[in-house]
Amino acid sequence: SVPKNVYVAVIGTGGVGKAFLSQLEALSHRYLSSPTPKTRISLVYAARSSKAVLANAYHDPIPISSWSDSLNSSSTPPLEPPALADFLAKAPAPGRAVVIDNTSNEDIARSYPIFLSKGVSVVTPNKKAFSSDLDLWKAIFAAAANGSGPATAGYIYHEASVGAGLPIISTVKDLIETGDIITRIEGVLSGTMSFLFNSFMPIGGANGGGFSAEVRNARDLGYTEPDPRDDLNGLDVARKCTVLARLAGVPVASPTSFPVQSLIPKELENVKTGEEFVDGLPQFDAQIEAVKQEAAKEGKVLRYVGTVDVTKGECEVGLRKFDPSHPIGGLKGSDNIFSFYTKRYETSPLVIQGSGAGAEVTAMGILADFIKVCGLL
Ligand code: NHO
Repeated sequence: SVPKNVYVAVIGTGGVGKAFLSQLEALSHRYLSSPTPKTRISLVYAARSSKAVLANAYHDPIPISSWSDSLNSSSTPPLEPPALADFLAKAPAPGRAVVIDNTSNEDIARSYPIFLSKGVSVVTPNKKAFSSDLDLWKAIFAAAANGSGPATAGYIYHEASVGAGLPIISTVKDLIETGDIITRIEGVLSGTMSFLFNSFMPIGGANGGGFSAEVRNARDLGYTEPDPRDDLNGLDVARKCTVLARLAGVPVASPTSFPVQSLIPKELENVKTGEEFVDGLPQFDAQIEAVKQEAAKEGKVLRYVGTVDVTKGECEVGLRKFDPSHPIGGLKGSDNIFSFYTKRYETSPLVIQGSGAGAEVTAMGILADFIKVCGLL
């Protein structure tokens, strides 16, 4: 039989986008070298902020191995999302086009319903689409074939928006679809915050460095955003909690609609640069050191966690004390951990743990979703 063609448009070729394209190339080879190839992958569009490359024609795609050269030599600006949706809707096999959004751009996220309603599927690690206002969430799932949209609509998958390649979103869906009732989800949802607190308060006593020194170290090692306030404000964790809560049926209005403990001292909230922030942080070490010593006296460690109390319909993000023998207390490096308490997993939660940040594992989450979509098209 003739293999089916799947037409791919990749928006965003940064750390994650590059890793995705290289994994996509390998997948394409594996598909084609199968004795009975079922799927042929055609790259028809690739874009970064400043430029884009569009295939000459659907039957003349961009060779995946040379996407970078093609993009570099292009002088075309990126297409506006509605124009890209129109182009992809004209794919020769209708409904066989997939957009991979590897940006964190909010406008692109807001255009998912346009792609979906034109039969174009969307796969993405972009948290903005699923953790901004609730209306956008509703619009996306109302337009998708795997939401309440028509069978002719595109599919939406976003595993890598939480926990990178870890199977978090698929697990939440499986629990619910098999009739389980999720009561609570809690965990360390940020690789950055994991690394920071595992260094600030390692197991075995309060012998980590001062908080400001640990923040500087984490930043120097590339574990934080260039301006660490973008991690320490807790918004990344709040966004992930919002996604999980909504999947579990809690209609969270936005990631700022519940208590989120920011670790940025008030006095440093408005300093101009990340550098100034890191320089000013040592004067506030005493405050958080006191919290650390208090935890140490109880034989506990401090961890920055996100909690979704599904039963009460509440989310919370902030510092909590854990016994070192607790799975959250014993976490290492920059690992993420997610514990799911459900009717079936009542006393012993379902726990998923592992690396939750980085381009390769995030790209793996995206590619696994893409493979699922290929199977559905
Ligand atoms: P980059 O390297 O900034 O790349 C963004 C790309 O998008 C660039 O090529 C840029 O030119 C392009 N772009 C931006 N706006 C555009 C536009 N309007 N049109 C066309 N192109 C445009 O970002 P990354 O690191 O590659 O991340 C890409 C996406 O993956 C983001 O949505 C990010 O949130 C998401 N993501 C990344 C990671 C990660 O580890 N890098 C993770 C999850 C999702 O699990 C990871 C995570 O959460 C890490 C987190 N900080 C933690 O746990 O501590």
